[in-house]
Amino acid sequence: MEREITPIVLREGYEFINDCSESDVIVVGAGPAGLTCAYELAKSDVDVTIVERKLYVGGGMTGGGMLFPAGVIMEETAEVLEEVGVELRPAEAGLLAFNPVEAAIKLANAALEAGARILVGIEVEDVIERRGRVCGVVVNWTAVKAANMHVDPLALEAEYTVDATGHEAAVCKLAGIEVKGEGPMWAERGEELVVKHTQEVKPGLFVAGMAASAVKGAYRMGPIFGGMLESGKKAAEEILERLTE
Ligand code: 48H
Ligand code: FE2
Repeated sequence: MEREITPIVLREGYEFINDCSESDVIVVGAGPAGLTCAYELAKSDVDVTIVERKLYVGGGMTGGGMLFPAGVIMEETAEVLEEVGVELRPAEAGLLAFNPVEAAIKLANAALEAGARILVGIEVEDVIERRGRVCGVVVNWTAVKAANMHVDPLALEAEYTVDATGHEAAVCKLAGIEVKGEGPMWAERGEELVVKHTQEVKPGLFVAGMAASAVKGAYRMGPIFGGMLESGKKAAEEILERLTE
C-alpha cells in the first residue's frame, strides 16, 4: 500500500498548493482576524487562501487569557461567533465568555465550508511587489526557516493580500510599512481602534486585527476578541467593494 500512499499525497498536495498559487485574496495568519476575514470573503464567493506558519488555527485566541481556556467578547461584537455556532455564556458588564478552542475550530470550519483554503506550516517571508502594488506573497516551509536553511521560496499571487499576522504585523514590515508596535493596555479603546485602523496600507495590501493596532501603536486589549472579528469583517467588506468596482 505504501506504493499508493506516496503518489496520492504528492498528487493531492501538489494540486492543493497549485490551486493556492493564484487567489483573489491571500490572508496571512489564521488567528481570529484572518479566519473571520477569509470566512466573510469566501461567503461572497471570493477565492481565498489563508497562509498560516503554525500547524494549528486560531492564533493567539487559542491560548485564551494567560492560557486559561476562556475568551471574552462584548455582546455587540459577538455576531460572527454566534453565526458559526460558538456557545456564548453571559458574564459581568455585558461581556460574554466562550471557549477559545471551540471558537478557533468553528471559525476555521466556517471558512473552509464557505470555500476558503487553509495552508499550514508555511511562512510568508516576503511580498511580491510590482510598480508599488503588493501582488501576493513569497512563502517557504516554516520548518525550512526554523532550520535556517537557505532554500529559495515560491510565490503565491493574489489581487489583495491581508496582513492578519497579529502583534508582529509581519507582512506590513516586509512591504516597508512603518510598524509602531502596540501600545499599553486599554481594552475599551483598543477594541474601537483596531477596527478604525483596519485599512489598505499600500495598494493591494490590507491590515487587520492586532497587526492594524501594531502599525498605528494603538492600545492592546488583552483576551477580548470582538475587535479582531470586527476588524477581519471590515477588511473583507472593503476588499469586496474593490473587487466588485
Ligand atoms: C504566516 C504568520 C506569519 C507569517 C504570523 O496573533 P493572531 O491571533 O492575530 P489576530 O490579529 O487575529 O488576533 C490577535 C489576538 O490573538 C491577540 O493577540 C490579542 C487580542 N491580543 C491582545 C493583547 O493585549 O495582547 O494570529 C496571527 C497568526 C498566528 O497564527 C501566526 O502564527 C500567524 O498569524 N503568522 N503566518 N507567515 N510570516 N506571522
Ligand atoms: Fe495578544
